[in-house]
Amino acid sequence: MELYEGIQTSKVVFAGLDKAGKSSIILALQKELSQLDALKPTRMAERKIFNFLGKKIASWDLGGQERYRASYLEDPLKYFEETKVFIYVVDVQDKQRYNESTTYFADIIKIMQKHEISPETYLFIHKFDPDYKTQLQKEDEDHINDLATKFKENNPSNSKLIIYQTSIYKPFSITTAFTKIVNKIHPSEKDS
Ligand SMILES: Nc1nc2c(ncn2[C@@H]2O[C@H](COP(=O)(O)OP(=O)(O)OP(=O)(O)O)[C@@H](O)[C@H]2O)c(=O)[nH]1
Ligand SMILES: [Mg+2]
Repeated sequence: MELYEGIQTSKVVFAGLDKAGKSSIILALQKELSQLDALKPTRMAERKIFNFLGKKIASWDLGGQERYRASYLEDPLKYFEETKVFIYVVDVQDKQRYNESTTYFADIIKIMQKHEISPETYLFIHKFDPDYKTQLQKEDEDHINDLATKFKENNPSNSKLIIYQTSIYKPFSITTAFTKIVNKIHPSEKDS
C-alpha cells in the first residue's frame, strides 16, 4: 500500500502504446468525461489520486510515446514498485500496431518479474466501440482472438490475465471492469 496524506492507497499502473486510450479511461473512472476533448498526449508518468467505490486509488498513467516507454524500462523500480494492479491497454482498432503493443507488454512483464513485482494484471482491449463491434468481420474476430492469445502467452503462467473489452462510448464497460478489479483487491468483509 502507498500512503498519501497518511491514507492507504492502491497503486494502479496503466500502460500501453501512445493513443491507446489510457488517459481517457482514467477520466472515465473519475467521471470526468467532459474533459476528454482537452486531452493531450501524456508526458512521462501522471499520477492522480481519486476515490472509487470509497477506496483511494493512486493511478499512474504511463504516457506511451516511444521515448517515454524506454525510460520506464530503464528505471523500472521508480514506476512499477508496489504496483497492486497493472492494467495494460491496447487499441483494438489499431491492427498495424498489435505486434508493437504485445512486445511492449512482454517487456514490462519481464522487467517486473525480474524485480519480483507481481501485480494483478489485466488487459483492456480498448476502443471496442459499439459501432466497431457491429462492423466486425469474422476475420477481425480471429485477429482479436490471436491478439488475446499473444498477450496471454507473454504473461507469466503463475498469474492469470483477465481481459475486458472497453470503450469510452460505453463508459459502463470501463466502470464495470474497474469495479471488479477494485473489489478483488479490497474484498468486502463479508467476502473475505
Ligand atoms: N474510438 C475511440 N476512441 C477513443 C477511445 N478512448 C480514447 N479514444 C481516443 O483516442 C485518442 C487517444 O486517447 P488518450 O486517452 O489520450 O490515449 P493515451 O493512451 O493516454 O495516449 P498517450 O498519453 O500518448 O500514451 C483520443 O483521441 C481519444 O479520444 C475509445 O474507447 N474509442
Ligand atoms: Mg495519455
